[in-house]
Amino acid sequence: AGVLRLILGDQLSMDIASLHNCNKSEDRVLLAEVKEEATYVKHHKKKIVLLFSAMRHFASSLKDSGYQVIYRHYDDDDNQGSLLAEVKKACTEHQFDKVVVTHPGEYRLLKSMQQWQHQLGVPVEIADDDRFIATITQFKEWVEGRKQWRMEYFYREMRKFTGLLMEGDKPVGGKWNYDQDNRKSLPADVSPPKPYTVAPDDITQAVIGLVESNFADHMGDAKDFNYAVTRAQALDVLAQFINERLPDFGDYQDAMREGNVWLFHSHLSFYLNCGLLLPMEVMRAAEQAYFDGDAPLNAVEGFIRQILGWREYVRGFYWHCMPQLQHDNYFNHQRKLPVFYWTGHTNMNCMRQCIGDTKRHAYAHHIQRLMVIGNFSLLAGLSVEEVNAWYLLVYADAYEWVEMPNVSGMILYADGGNLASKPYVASGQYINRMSDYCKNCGYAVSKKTGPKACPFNYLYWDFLIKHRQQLGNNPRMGLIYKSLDRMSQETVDAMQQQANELLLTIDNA
Ligand code: FAD
Ligand code: DLZ
Ligand code: SF4
Repeated sequence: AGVLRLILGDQLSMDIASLHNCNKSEDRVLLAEVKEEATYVKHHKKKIVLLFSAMRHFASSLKDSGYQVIYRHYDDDDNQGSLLAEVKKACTEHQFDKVVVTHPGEYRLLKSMQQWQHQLGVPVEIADDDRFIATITQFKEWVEGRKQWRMEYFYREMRKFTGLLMEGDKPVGGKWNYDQDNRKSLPADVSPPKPYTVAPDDITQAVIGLVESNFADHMGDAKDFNYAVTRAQALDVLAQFINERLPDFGDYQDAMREGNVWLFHSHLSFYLNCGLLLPMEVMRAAEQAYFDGDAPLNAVEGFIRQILGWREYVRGFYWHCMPQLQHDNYFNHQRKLPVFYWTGHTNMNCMRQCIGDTKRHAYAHHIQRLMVIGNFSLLAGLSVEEVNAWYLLVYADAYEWVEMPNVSGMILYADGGNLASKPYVASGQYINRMSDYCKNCGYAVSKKTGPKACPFNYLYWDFLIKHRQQLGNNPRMGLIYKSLDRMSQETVDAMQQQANELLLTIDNA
């Protein structure tokens, strides 16, 4: 009798759906560290430390609250290696009436769970994940009958639905979006505050050792891990963000600086995505800072838009577009990932810095992911499948529901423009405007062709030329194609030739 309640590594919330109506004396809660989840892509070492340590801490809070927990450690002698096998084992050890799990964040796991009932001979209930603000059905209903699925309009619906930053049915301040104020570069004399860190406790230290010995060939280093792993610590990260960074979040949202990956971003995605923080509490805290006069509207609206708009939108988009999304490849791009995506060794300083930050921290901020690494991935025609696998394993906040729409939709335009109204491509000029990377680069950002020319420049034009048929009719690309048409044939030929040469020996770029 009783219910087996499975909690996944990214479901570490006390009021997760699978715990609703739990009978603490009869039911069991299962958490399992398993090889299948830890290696279906070779996750960054810090990502595995984060999840295993957070899972262990969460299990102990559950016990403190009176739940009966079955916890499977990765190095238990009889660890079964997969979630299904662990559930099966638990079901042979106890007689459960049913198994309850919350809707997982990845399609592969959902499809697998939908078969579990047959494999286990016990009913399996998959509860909606109500940590999200919009349900999957709500997004589908919004999409239906719409030609274009622009995030901005979905976001406005979500503002009305939640009442966040609303005065009756009007947006606070009179405008829905203050993005124009949020594109400043970072002046040299502005120093962002130090990021939150916490010394690893005994549990985290044990996990670091485990990860070092079992996942030695995964990216990164586990030893200097110092992220939050409990809800109390994650709440400290939130408080520190609201007090120290939120006021400047808007202004410098798109800026990049060599040697500082953290800037004025919140660094909350790690905790939002594994369940230690809930999106609504995070947004309410930001909204309160505006009402208290502690942060300006452009910062608070911009921050709330990332969560209420983008985060909710990509989640709905993922479930609406799967499984097709994982096969989409609009430009039929197939090039293998260059070696420097793993080593960080490249002459392009912007890529060196952004990949280096990623390797060190299992983190890079949005514009690094989008306008440097993402931009290069599209301009160089890299394989959609390989780029997706890379983004899913390198970032500690990556799960397919959020990674794939950002990669296939936002950076690679592989869905042919359902998510983005035009490809997010830019030449080196953009990177130079928003960062200090070009100062320390062997390439010259001012040059379009010639031995020192910045690869982003000629790859950009080469990309536009190659894909004119697919992009030329896009009204948002009109001006760019007009400037292409004003270039001399000689320049165009030289850029194309140089692009071909670089792409042939891309590992040396
Ligand atoms: P902040 O800049 O402080 O933003 C606040 C919050 O808004 C984030 O914590 C996040 O929850 C949300 N958010 C912002 N932008 C997005 C977005 N585009 N999609 C969804 N949520 C968003 N985010 C992930 O959480 N996981 C991923 O695997 C992931 N992969 C990405 C891949 C690419 C190619 C790109 C361009 C973006 C990706 N993002 C991903 C979105 C964004 O880059 C990260 O959410 C953000 O950098 C996390 O850092 P932060 O918490 O400091 O964010
Ligand atoms: C990412 C991850 C890792 C590395 N390890 C585990 C694990 O051992 N056990 C577990 O329950 N979950 C893990 N996860 C998170 C899952 O992969 C995640 O729940 C699915 O990808 C769905 O989002
Ligand atoms: Fe990147 Fe080009 Fe600037 Fe070098 S010059 S840092 S390659 S944008």
